[in-house]
Amino acid sequence: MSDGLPPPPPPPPPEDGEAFGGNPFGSLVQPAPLILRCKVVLLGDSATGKTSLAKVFQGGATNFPKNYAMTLGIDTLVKRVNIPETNVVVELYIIDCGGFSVCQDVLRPQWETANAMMLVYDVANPESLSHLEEWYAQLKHARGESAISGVVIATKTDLMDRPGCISVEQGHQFSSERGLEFFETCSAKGIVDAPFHFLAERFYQKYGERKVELENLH
Ligand SMILES: Nc1nc2c(ncn2[C@@H]2O[C@H](COP(=O)(O)OP(=O)(O)O)[C@@H](O)[C@H]2O)c(=O)[nH]1
Ligand SMILES: [Mg+2]
Repeated sequence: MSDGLPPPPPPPPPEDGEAFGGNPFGSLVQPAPLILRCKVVLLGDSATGKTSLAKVFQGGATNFPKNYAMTLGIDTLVKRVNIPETNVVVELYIIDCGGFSVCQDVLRPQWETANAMMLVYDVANPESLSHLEEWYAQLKHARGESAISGVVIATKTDLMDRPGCISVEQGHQFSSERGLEFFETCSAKGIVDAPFHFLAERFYQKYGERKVELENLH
């Protein structure tokens, strides 16, 4: 039905740079990523493969150290993990701790501020699993009431067929008794990513939960 008025004029042509809603590059430009920083501590006896794990995660299998160099004190490596189907990047600060108890005073402040931990044992060294209990106890002691996400990592699975190795079942049992996720890795073959990605996603999930909690405070 006509109301007798002339039709409205067409909208003005877009000005330079506004053809796509004010963004000269249109939908080609991704929104800036949200970067979350997560500090992960690696714990476990000397020579269990912590440094190899961190280096191979950071740089791929070609980064597997050719010669053993004992870590004294701490080393820090940084690597970003994209969270699938989001614009979120979790930047992992991996704190590679030396296995010597003389360095505990250096490690303690790192433990107190860590967001996640990796408890590392070597499948070919049964003592390294029994010592994990002690590492875990020390970390919990340093943190008091503050909870932490964690995983247990069995390293050097290429040595699994050696006599006296720790079985996958033992690793699973140790982890499930403590409510921790269990992963098998082999730095020598470049199989190390899964536990790091797991912790990054867990951290993002916790961030989301915390955000909702804070929003609900109003
Ligand atoms: N066979 C085998 N050896 C490994 C593997 N990862 C580490 N190693 C060796 O274990 C030794 C200790 O490794 P390192 O990463 O320095 O242990 P860290 O003292 O816990 O940092 C080195 O001689 C490594 O070459 C692996 O996946 N397979
Ligand atoms: Mg080391």
